[in-house]
Formats: sequence, structure tokens, C-alpha cells
Amino acid sequence: MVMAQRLSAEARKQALNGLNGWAEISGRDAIGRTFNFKDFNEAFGFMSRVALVAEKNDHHPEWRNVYRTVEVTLATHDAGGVTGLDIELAKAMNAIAGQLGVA
Ligand code: H2B
Repeated sequence: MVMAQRLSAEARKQALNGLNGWAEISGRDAIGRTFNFKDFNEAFGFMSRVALVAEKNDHHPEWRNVYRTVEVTLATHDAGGVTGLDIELAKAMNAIAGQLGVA
């Protein structure tokens, strides 16, 4: 599969530099971000839009929604770590959040 190679620590760090809000998850080869929206409607709208991207790319987030916050963890389970697929999904999530007014 394309881009399903685990990123080295260095490549991961590099990719995170360009990804507002994302950081390494401690104790696990994964990245995470918590998004804070205006209300539940926007949080769920975000999740709906991201779900379409996830299905299209066959690459899915681990996430938890509490009212207006969405806590996301991204890893490629097949690869046992962070791959380019996670970086692409993180970028797409930032773009969608941006459309909803969340930097
Ligand atoms: N999502 C994530 N995050 N990691 C995977 O390894 C993964 C996935 N694998 N979505 C896909 C689905 C795989 O299970 C299917 C069969 O393509």
C-alpha cells in the first residue's frame, strides 16, 4: 500500500512541525490533537466531514467526542505506527476544522 511505511522519529517530527496543534502521543507511536469547536453541532459536523475523507482513503481515526471537543489519535494499525496516511489525515482534519473557523 502507498505511504503505509512507518515514519522514522525524525520524519515524524518534521511532519509535525507543519501540523498546527498536533503532537506525539506519549508511550505510543501515534499522533494526537484535541479540537475545540463552538458547540456540539460544529464538533459533529467536523466528524461527519472527516468520516467521508476517512472512508474515501480507507484510513480511520481513533477519536472521542465530548460535547464540543473532539480528541483524536492517529496511527496506522497495519504498520504499528505513524505513516504518511496519518499525516495526510491530520492535514485534512486541520483543513476541515479551518473551514469551521478553528485554527
Ligand atoms: N485505519 C487506520 N488508522 N489504520 C489502519 O491500519 C487501517 C485503517 N486499516 N482503516 C484499514 C482500515 C484496513 O483495516 C482495511 C481492511 O483496509
